[in-house]
Amino acid sequence: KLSALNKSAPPTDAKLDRCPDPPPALVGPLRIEFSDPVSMDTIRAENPNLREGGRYKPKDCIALQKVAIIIPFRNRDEHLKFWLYYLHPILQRQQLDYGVYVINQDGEFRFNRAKLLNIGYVEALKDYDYECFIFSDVDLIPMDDRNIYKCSSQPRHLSVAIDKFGFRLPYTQIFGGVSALTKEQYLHINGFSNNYWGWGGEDDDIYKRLAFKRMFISRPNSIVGRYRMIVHHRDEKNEPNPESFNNLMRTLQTMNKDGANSLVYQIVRVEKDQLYTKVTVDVGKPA
Ligand code: UDH
Repeated sequence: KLSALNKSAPPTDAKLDRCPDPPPALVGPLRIEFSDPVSMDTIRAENPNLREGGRYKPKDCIALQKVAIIIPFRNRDEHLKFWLYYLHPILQRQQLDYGVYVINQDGEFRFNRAKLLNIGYVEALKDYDYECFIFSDVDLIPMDDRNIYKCSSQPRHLSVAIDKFGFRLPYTQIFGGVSALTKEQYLHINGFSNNYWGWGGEDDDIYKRLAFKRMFISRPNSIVGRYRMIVHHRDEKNEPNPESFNNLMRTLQTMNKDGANSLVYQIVRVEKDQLYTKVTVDVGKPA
């Protein structure tokens, strides 16, 4: 009886091989469009292999990396649906062991993208031993599944050729949009600044942190790195931040005390959906 039970048990990881590199099921260029709305129920039905919290791992091989995808968020439900609709199938074809974390800023105060990313890092690690962190805006969809959502030996910028910018890199230091850091790379720069309130500058601050630590940016080429951005207007409470210029002048002096080691926030609620883990947080206000 016991041996019969054992036979029906799912194979343990120990018996599996590492997943092949590159993943065999990739298709290359993808058709991405935003004209027809999608429903959450459709997305759930199309992704039956997800586990609660937007988690997945391949069942026939051991994923090359454990990846947490962190999305800074407030009031962008329509964008999130498209993101989930397109990304979940891509990430599964990429054979990643991944989880999706939507970090939702509570309240009406000015948006703080970088602080939300720091919070995502901490909250994801409460769930699982993630080794790679992808930080993705909610409105950016890759147009090619060979753009693998995993980390490299150097910090990686994935959203290199966005339609909105004519499919070209706007400037070489750019690190916003979609980017990937290993746990070690993230900790080496003390995470991100918590002090950028409103739009702009926080991504250039991250770049400066990396450069000061003598890291460089790796990127896919501009064919594999193509993206569509969902067209939108500027959000309320995310006006351009007049302080970013001054903050950016001081990154070197402040980065060792402003970042992962100074992060303070309150969790308001945690919701686990089949498609994502949504953590709603009170990020506070400028000191
Ligand atoms: N975000 C939210 N809610 C907000 C603000 C920002 O979810 O209220 C998140 C979201 O993931 C977004 C990211 O933060 O993708 C970056 O913010 P953004 O989309 O405002 O930044 P972007 O540079 O656009 O993409 C700036 C305003 C564009 C105005 C265009 C007018 N033609």
